Amino acid sequence: MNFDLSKGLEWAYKDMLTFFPENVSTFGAQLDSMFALIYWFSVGTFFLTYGLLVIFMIKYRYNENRKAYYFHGNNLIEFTWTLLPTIFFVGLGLWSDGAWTKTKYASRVPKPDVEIDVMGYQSGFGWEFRYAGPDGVFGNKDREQITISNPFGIDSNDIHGKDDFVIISPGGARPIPIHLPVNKNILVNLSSNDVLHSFFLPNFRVKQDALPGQWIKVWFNGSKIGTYELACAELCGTGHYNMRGQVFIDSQADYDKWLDEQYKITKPVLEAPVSSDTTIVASVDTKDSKTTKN
Ligand SMILES: [Cu+2]
Repeated sequence: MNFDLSKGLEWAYKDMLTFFPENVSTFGAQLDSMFALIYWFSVGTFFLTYGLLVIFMIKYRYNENRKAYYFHGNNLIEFTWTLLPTIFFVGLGLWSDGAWTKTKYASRVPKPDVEIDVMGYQSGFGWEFRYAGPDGVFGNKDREQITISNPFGIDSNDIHGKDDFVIISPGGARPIPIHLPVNKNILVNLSSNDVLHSFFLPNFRVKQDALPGQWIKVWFNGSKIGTYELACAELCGTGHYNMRGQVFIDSQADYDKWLDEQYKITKPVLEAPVSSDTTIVASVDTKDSKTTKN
């Protein structure tokens, strides 16, 4: 579609939908204007239909002297109230298609400047973030190598995985913040350790369910330096509320500095001693072999 409705609707969400969290995402305005259109259309329809309902209730209330009027419908009116919503919803579908493909299609994800793996977990309720380390390249994943200290199953046989490190943020009142650079395409490979979670960054207009056993691509581009909220948007258990996290959007220089520090503090996953994890490996194996039998 050629006309740019989003420009015309900017006022509708900027000035009238003030409850929205600040938009700092490159595609946020497009989604917000879609929300505004649907929102105001719904508000209008609500007052129109309920207004008419109340008017008719009063106007045609019981009256002894009034006789009932019998008729067999009106084709023109029925045709109209079928056609108008059809046009509206098909139009809405076509109009929103661009935003949907841009934000949700895995094949349309722009070339990432930074890529991280994110996994929600229920045992303590929080998020695990995997960064690629100084080489900037992720090592392969091998599910046979998943342990508590290697939750992503970074493959010890892949040279690129040697410097990958993981930040575990258990949420709560003081979550461990993660950092990302400003004005860069961020690609998040999203999954879950256990049950359904949902990776929700309100300011970036990003919300995506995290499914155990599946990696889903999510992308965004943050346009403003600052501190933003991360939340879980899928009721995942008693500690769901605790899955609040923090995302810092930094300048490239600050981000590089932070990444360097984290790498030194956190230590690559594969450098951690593995002996204490043996039991976990065993239980994962049992689970896997059970699944295979089924
Ligand atoms: Cu959750």
